[in-house]
Amino acid sequence: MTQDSVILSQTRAGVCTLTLNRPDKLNAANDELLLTLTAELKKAEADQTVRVVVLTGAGRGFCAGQDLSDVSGRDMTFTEHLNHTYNPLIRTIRTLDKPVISAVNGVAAGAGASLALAGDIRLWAQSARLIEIFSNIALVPDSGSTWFLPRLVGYSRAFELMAFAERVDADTALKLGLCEHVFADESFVDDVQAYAERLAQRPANALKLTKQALNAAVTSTLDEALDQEAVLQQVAGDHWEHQEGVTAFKEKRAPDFVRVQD
Ligand code: LHQ
Repeated sequence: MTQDSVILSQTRAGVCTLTLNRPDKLNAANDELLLTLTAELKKAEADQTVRVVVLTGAGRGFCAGQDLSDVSGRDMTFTEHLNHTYNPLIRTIRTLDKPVISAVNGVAAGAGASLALAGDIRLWAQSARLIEIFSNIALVPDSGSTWFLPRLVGYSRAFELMAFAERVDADTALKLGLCEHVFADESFVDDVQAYAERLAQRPANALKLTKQALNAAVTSTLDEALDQEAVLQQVAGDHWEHQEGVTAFKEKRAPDFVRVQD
């Protein structure tokens, strides 16, 4: 991987940062970027040294959605294009067995907005913006936006944001629940790394199962969620992390979920 790669990957202290790297186009996505990002996520999943993945953008943008200079003359239908590139990416994020943080450093528009929403945790820089911009070019929100947004802000607010392609700034995003934290632009990279390192200290197996349970629960009944919790709790309870947590509690010390191994 070189500095010219469309995705840059760097792992430090258990945190793998994947950076969309087409800054001249605000990291607008072409097929190469989308397929490489999906492959890098899978690599990070397989890498035992990685405990948390961060997605962010190079330069002043996070992701401006589909590269509009790359769509004319394409031999795929819209449906084929989504099924080939965007949809596998969003599915990979949501099923990855490690937490994924969307670190939204700048504008996130169209499918880039979907990518910003897809993370398990969303951290924004103060100057970040989210625009469900699809209707400006008379398209339907895709890459998961129709699923993520109404669950966060309700049906009608989602519809309004989509219909008018409203710009949502960071303070509004925080109020609406589109992000968990907003950090100053100047310290954003360091603040995201510090947050991700803190998350990397948490019990990896328990977080993997928590992610699985939450993803199932958002589309299940209470009965199904209770059954799922009972199954996954057994898996968590049989893991060494649980032993370490209980032992640490009894010994009145902080648990070590990283150093202790099976
Ligand atoms: C871009 C882009 C871009 C190329 C900025 N493409 N160059 C669609 C189709 C097919 C299947 C799959 O799904 C989709 C889903 C989608 O994502 S549809 C939505 C596509 N995205 C857009 O419509 C966003 C277009 N961009 C914008 O409206 C603006 O650039 C935003 C509001 C994002 C940012 O505005 P500014 O901060 O004023 O930046 P800018 O417009 O000056 O952009 C900077 C450069 O980036 C500029 O190039 P230039 O050579 O003039 O400096 C833009 O042309 C380029 N760029 N977005 N999507």
